[in-house]
Parts: sequence; C-alpha cells; structure tokens
Amino acid sequence: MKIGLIGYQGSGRSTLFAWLTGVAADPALAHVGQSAMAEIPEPRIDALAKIYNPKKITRAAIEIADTPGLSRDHAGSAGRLATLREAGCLVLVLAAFDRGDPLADLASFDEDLLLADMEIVANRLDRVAQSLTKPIPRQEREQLQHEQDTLRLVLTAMESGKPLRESDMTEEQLKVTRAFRLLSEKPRMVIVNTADDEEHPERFTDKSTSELPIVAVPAGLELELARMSPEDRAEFEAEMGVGGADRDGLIRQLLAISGHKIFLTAGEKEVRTWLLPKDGTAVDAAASIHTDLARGFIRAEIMTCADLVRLGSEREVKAQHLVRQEPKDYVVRDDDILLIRFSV
Ligand SMILES: Nc1nc2c(ncn2[C@@H]2O[C@H](COP(=O)(O)OP(=O)(O)OP(=O)(O)O)[C@@H](O)[C@H]2O)c(=O)[nH]1
Ligand SMILES: [Mg+2]
Repeated sequence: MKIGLIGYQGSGRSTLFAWLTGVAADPALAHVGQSAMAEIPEPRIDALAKIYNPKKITRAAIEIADTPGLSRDHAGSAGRLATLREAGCLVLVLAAFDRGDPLADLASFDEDLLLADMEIVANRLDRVAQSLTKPIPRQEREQLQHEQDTLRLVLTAMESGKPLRESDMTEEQLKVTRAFRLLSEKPRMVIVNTADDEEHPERFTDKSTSELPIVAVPAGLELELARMSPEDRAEFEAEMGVGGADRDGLIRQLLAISGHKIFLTAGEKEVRTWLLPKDGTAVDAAASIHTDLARGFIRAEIMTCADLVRLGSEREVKAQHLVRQEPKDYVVRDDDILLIRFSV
C-alpha cells in the first residue's frame, strides 16, 4: 500500500521521507521520485514475542513515495502527479518555514490536483467520443453513453472548481469515476513542515478536521534528532526544550486514513503483523497470508491479543474458552490474533 508525499518544490518532502522511512532521499532521483518502506510500529508485538519467543518477527510496512515537487504556476503538474494514481492516500507537505504560507499553498495545491484530474477525464471523454463514432454492439454503446454522460457531469463540476467528493453524484455515477482513481478523490492529510523554532504550531493544526487532518512537524529538526544517539538526543531535547513529534502515531494515522488496519498472527516460528483493508474479513486475511489459505479456508480461530497477554499463554486462553471460531465473512477487528484452519 502506497502513500504519496506531494507538495511544491522545496516544501520538505524528501526530509519527511527520510524521517518516516529512515532512508535518505537520493537527489539523483528527485525528478522521478522514489519509494521506501516504513514499518508500522506495533507495541503489541513485543508482548507477543515474550510469550512465544519466536524465531522471527515481521512487521507490516507501508510504502512511502517521495515525489517530484510541483511548481506554483501549475506547469507540468499532471505528469509529475501521474505516479500517484496507485496511491492509497496522499500526504500534502506544506512549507511553513522561511515565510512559507501553508494555508495559501493548500488552496492552490487543490487546484493542481483538480487540474490533473480534469486532464484525465477530458482525455477519456475524447476516447469515448471517438469509440461512439464507430459501429459497435448496442450494449457496449449504451455503456459508453452512460460513461460519457457521467464524465461530462464530472468535468462540469470540476470546471467550477468543485472536487468530486463535494459534488452530489449518485453511487452509480461514482462507480464510473472510481475506475480512474482520481487524485482529488483520494483520502489525504496535510503535514505542515514548520520552522525548528515555531512556537505556535496550533495556528496550523487548528484547521484540522476529520475530512482533512492537519499535523505540524518540524521535519528538518526531527530528522536531525532521529539521527542522533539516544543519549545525545535526550541531552539536546532537554537543553532546547524541543523534539518529540510522534512518528509512530503519524504512521498509524496514515494507515487508518488510507483505509487499512492490521491483524496479528503468532506462533513459535513467527510473530507477525499484516495489513488488511479496514473492512477486511477472515478470508481476506487468509488471502493476504497465502492464496492457498483462502482457497481451502475452513474457519479462523481467533483470540484477542489482550486476552493472550493477560492470561500469559495460548493454553490458558483456550482453557477459559476465549478462542472464537469465525467464518469467512467475519470482519477482522483490531487486536485479533488469527489462526486460519484450511484444507489443501
Ligand atoms: N528551516 C527549515 N528548513 C527545512 C525544513 N525542512 C526542509 N528544509 C529545507 O528546505 C529545503 C528543501 O527540503 P527538502 O526536504 O529537500 O524538500 P523537497 O520538498 O524534497 O524539495 P524538492 O524535492 O527539491 O522539491 C532544504 O534546503 C531543507 O534543508 C524545516 O523543517 N525547517
Ligand atoms: Mg525532494
């Protein structure tokens, strides 16, 4: 699952990328962008490791993509944003250091996203119109006409500056547009990259809503802190009275915004976290482990991590009848430890 860092040139995307992933951004790749994985911090893993003493511990990770910066005159934006079609979530990085005006940039960047989407919709409309001039079976023609009607509505809404998520399209119409994975439709959040000595980050985060969460991070400073030894860091933080942006919390927030959750598997061989879409079921979980497990799925045996940690052993959880048997369509919950029973 990919999360795209986007923003104007020099907003601090590469600094944030390095902070989130621990991988230094390669300047030679600045014009095409680059990706690295960020493990999802999961404190429950440590508790499970104590119980199982596993040979291996594996943490689920999300892919963080640093992308080429856009210029403020919108030139070439659509092309630079093209790699983000596959992203599950966009993080808009806005500069608030060196007299940057993040809130003005936010409005302007929305326009960039909308323009990039309009280009896609307009191109598709051209192709649909062309296909409709040819002799084609009636059913196909009707489908294309439905698509054309919908896309025309979409384009009109966009031309008036309105992103789709604010328009009153029907579910049926939204189905057509979803296939295009439009940028202005993606879940997103804002990271305001503040100056190291910013005293009032709340002047930015005050505007945060559940629709558009806003977090303030002094990325340059945080990256420096992350590279220090724990002792140097503690000393520096105490002296300067700074530091402590919640990187772990931010990564978990990105996971939630992108519509994902994690589930756990645990045993002596391996303790592991896995990614799953937020409405993912037991059989989806099985499929993410291995397709064979989904194909031969019989049932999932589930206990909660809280029960296991409280009781100290799997045997005790069983003795207290706290292992549930769940079918394919059971929606996996946070804290579930799954064991998939399957036949080959
Ligand atoms: N003062 C201050 N400067 C920063 C901060 N973050 C980044 N910078 C500076 O801003 C410049 C750009 O940072 P990058 O992380 O390379 O920004 P970017 O968005 O990747 O830039 P481009 O890829 O060149 O568009 C660098 O000179 C950084 O040192 C910050 O939090 N505070
Ligand atoms: Mg960069």
